[in-house]
Amino acid sequence: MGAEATTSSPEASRFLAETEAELLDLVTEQQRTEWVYQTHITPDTEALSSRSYARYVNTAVRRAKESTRFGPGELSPADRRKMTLLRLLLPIIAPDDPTESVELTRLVASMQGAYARGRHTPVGGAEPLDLQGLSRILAESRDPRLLADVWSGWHAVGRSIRPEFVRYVDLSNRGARGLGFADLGAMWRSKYDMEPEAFAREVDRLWSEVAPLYRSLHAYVRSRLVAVYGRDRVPEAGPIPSQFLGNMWAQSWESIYPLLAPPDADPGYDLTKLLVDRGTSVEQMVRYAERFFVSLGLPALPPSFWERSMFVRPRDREVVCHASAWDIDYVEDLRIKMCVEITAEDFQTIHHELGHNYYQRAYARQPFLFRDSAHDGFHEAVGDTIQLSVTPEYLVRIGLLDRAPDASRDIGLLLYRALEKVAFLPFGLAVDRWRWDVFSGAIPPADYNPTWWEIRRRYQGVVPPAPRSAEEFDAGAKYHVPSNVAYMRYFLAHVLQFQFHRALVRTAGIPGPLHRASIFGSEAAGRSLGEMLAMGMSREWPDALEAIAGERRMSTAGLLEYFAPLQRWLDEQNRSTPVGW
Ligand code: X8Z
Ligand code: ZN
Repeated sequence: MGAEATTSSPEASRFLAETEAELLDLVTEQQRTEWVYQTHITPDTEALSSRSYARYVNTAVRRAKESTRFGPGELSPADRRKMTLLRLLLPIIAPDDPTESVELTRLVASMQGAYARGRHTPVGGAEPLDLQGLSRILAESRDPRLLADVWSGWHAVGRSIRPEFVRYVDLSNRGARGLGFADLGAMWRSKYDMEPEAFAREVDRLWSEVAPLYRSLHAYVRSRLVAVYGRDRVPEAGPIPSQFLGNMWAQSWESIYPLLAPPDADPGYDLTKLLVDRGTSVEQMVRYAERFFVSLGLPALPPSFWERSMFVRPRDREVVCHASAWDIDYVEDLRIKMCVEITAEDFQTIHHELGHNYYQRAYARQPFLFRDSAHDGFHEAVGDTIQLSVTPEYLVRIGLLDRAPDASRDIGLLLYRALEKVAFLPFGLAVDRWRWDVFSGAIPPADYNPTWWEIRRRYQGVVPPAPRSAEEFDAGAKYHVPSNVAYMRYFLAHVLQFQFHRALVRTAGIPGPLHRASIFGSEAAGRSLGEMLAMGMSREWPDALEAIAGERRMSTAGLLEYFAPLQRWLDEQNRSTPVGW
């Protein structure tokens, strides 16, 4: 290898300029057709969006292959990074054969459509319900028979997706190999500015640091569920049946907070009720979130956001309801797509989505290949960092709550937060621990379902309502699997958001414990956050982390500090309770 250049050769510069212009053009078209598909699912919109996705993918692959003709000696450091990122741009790589590439993008669209169309009529119910309706039952019902029925009814959607998923694994792996990756999972693990194996070890390190807190939470929750449902239904020392945790995938447990609330430390308010009682509209829910970002000194959202977003499920057509944030033209055509309900959970999700939009807007001035987050966990962590600032004191400031509970209620607040955030950690890890092995071939199709449950049980300590057969495909009942969205990003985000929160709280100069600190209104915190957002992907992620947190490693210290009082309380509660499963 020759010496590294400080400026790029004219040929390499031209190649990159043309590549970026061509990809920007194609991705804009792909985003438009995808938007139309996801907000109006028909065979036509499926075919059109798959075709434009295939065009975009094929061009990106061709350009990535062409880029190998430039050696490091003819590239500036920034252009070297662009060449690396070009290979990693897409979440999926099509095989060379053009028929197969359209087949692959159609498979993904079709699996996503099948997921969006999933319905189940609960026992004793009159009509088929969609995922939101079924989820509401899981969150609110305490009837064991209904819970198991709703859980199984929704999971049937996975079974219908399974044949397409098997073919998708094969085609997407072949595509990834064409670009020099061992398989699609290895490609996903290569997006973190380190060797894929080192990344897998890094994830294990983070998990090992937070696992004891999770186990304590699991033990406390299990002991309360034993009290509610009895020992026959919830084993005192084994894994928890998934349908009792208030969420279809047992990924966050805040819906069952009322069953677990510490009697002498309940904060005494319910955000869902506050929102409903005030007659909050869907648009006002989004305005609250926008106002938070504006309070940090960031700009208001453009008028087109309000005109073009989808906030409400349309009555007359099938749509993808899973919440997402969009950046159609990679400049300012920002949108969210959600089927908002007036709940605390959706209040939080709106903040999550706007975090994506504010990131997108901040890096819009970067060259096309740098218009992404430092790594994908950063993208997921921004809105969640703001969620952590939704404290009782903040709710008082925006007029939703009359008076904040005093410090004697802290355990209730922390427990609720842990049910949202700590409960999520092993799920965030398990999805791609499973998928990495699926893509590598270590798990053959016949073992998809048994291994899915082995991994869920190992990390989360949960089991299905009844034994599942190998014909089922329960992973397919989670949005990101049929939709080809990598999932480790959410695990990383659940660590990073506490690291960001702690750093921004310090920057803002807010005293007191982390769980009572809100950065609302702090322009100093906004500047620090904005600086990181504006870097986009132009630098390796440790540089971005340093900009906001002054540290170059992902760290669980923020999370552990945040929950330290709860950890002590859980240890007390669990003194005569078995821990582990
Ligand atoms: O999918 C999402 C967001 C869109 S990026 C709503 N989340 C994960 C999930 O719902 O499974 C946010 C938290 C985890
Ligand atoms: Zn997200």
